[in-house]
Amino acid sequence: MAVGSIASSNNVIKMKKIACFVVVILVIFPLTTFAGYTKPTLTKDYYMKTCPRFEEITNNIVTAKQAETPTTAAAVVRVFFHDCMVDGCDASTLVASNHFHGKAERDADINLSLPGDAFDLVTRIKTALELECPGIVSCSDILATSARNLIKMTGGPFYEVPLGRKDGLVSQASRVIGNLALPNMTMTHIIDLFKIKGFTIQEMVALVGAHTIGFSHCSEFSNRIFHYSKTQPVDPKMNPKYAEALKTLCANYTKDPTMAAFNDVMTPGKFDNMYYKNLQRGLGLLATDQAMVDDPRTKPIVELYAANETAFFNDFAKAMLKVSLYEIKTDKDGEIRHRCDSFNNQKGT
Ligand code: HEM
Ligand SMILES: *[C@@H]1O[C@H](CO)[C@@H](O)[C@H](O)[C@H]1NC(C)=O
Ligand SMILES: *[C@@H]1O[C@H](CO)[C@@H](O)[C@H](O)[C@H]1NC(C)=O
Ligand SMILES: *[C@@H]1O[C@H](CO)[C@@H](O)[C@H](O)[C@H]1NC(C)=O
Ligand SMILES: CC(=O)N[C@H]1CO[C@H](CO)[C@@H](O)[C@@H]1O
Repeated sequence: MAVGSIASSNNVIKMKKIACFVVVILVIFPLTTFAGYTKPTLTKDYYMKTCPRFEEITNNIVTAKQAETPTTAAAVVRVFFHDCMVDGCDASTLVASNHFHGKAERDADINLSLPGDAFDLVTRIKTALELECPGIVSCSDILATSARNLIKMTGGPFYEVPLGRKDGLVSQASRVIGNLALPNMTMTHIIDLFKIKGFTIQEMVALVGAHTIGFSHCSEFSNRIFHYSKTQPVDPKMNPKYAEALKTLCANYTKDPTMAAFNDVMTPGKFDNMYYKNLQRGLGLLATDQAMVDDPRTKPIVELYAANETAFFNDFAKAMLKVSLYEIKTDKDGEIRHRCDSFNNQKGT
């Protein structure tokens, strides 16, 4: 359902009528069908009256943090995407494990490498906003807005982020598995993962263009450079000079697992369409990156974005907006967290 489509009072009435009908259907369909039905109305100016300095405070802290630690942008974009793909954009990724909830999303193996800069940024903003307007702004809105601002700040497109998300009440490591793409998956598997969540192949290819910034740890691509197959240690799809450089960089990676390479070797800190151009020259870092230029379902889209940055920016902005609305929480199944790393009721779900 599009944002604001239940905004007019006329439509709200319609919703109520339909809701009665849904109660009957509920007997047959699982509860989630119903929960996802009355989505909250997100608006651009949600905090205009309750926290008028929301945008200003957020942007000041984001700008300072990015200047101080340039790895922040990629970290935040990745954390935001992961958060949205696991149980919706509800800041559940920010919740640390505790003995009531078991392992949280943030501590799932796949997430161990999620950088601390994103958590640090959100904490700083939340602290400032709790002083300015306590209990008003959700952590999920802070994360969505920060990600958008950082994309713009590093040279990418701007898009509106509608506000009014509630923070989730559930975060479990076990929910991460099966929700997120891994570099060793086939293109069919990845396409399916996005399709299940309502994203087209074109939207998927545009979103993965976020790999125009940030890092990947050597363990994520080491098989491509050290033990690709019995006969070929190096993936033949990889540019040989690039492979040599990565082998040097990662020579020690088992002893030092923090070793990492830029996702976009040509313009690592700039949000641009270089990622797609790289794929055409064998400069894709992850196996799944490189596979996008070989698979006939994704190749024409890679070619389009490599040739036309405007087309990439337009599609990326639209797809990110869609990500930012994915399975957002209503009043009842969410809250405004006091701290972004813990639920208000520690003994909750
Ligand atoms: C085919 C699907 C995808 C796969 C297999 C994938 C996999 C990965 C892996 C393995 C890393 C390196 C993590 C690390 O070593 O710390 C990474 C980094 C990253 N990913 Fe993805 N990803 C995918 C899609 C996306 C999407 C859709 C976005 C955002 C819209 C995204 C944003 C990022 C960013 C920004 C980084 C850099 C993080 C940093 O520098 O801290 N990825 N991705
Ligand atoms: C992919 O990698 C993950 C974690 O590194 C592993 O658990 C999984 O079995 C691998 N999957 C395939 C299909 O190789
Ligand atoms: C390899 O890692 C060890 C342990 O972290 C470190 O002491 C050593 O300097 C590293 N060597 C290289 C060549 O990076
Ligand atoms: C690039 O894409 C934009 C947006 O789709 C389009 O308006 C423009 O005509 C394209 N430019 C070229 C040179 O094809
Ligand atoms: C699935 C995955 O990427 N797991 C990694 C999580 O982080 C640790 C520590 O950096 C790695 O050793 C794992 O391979």
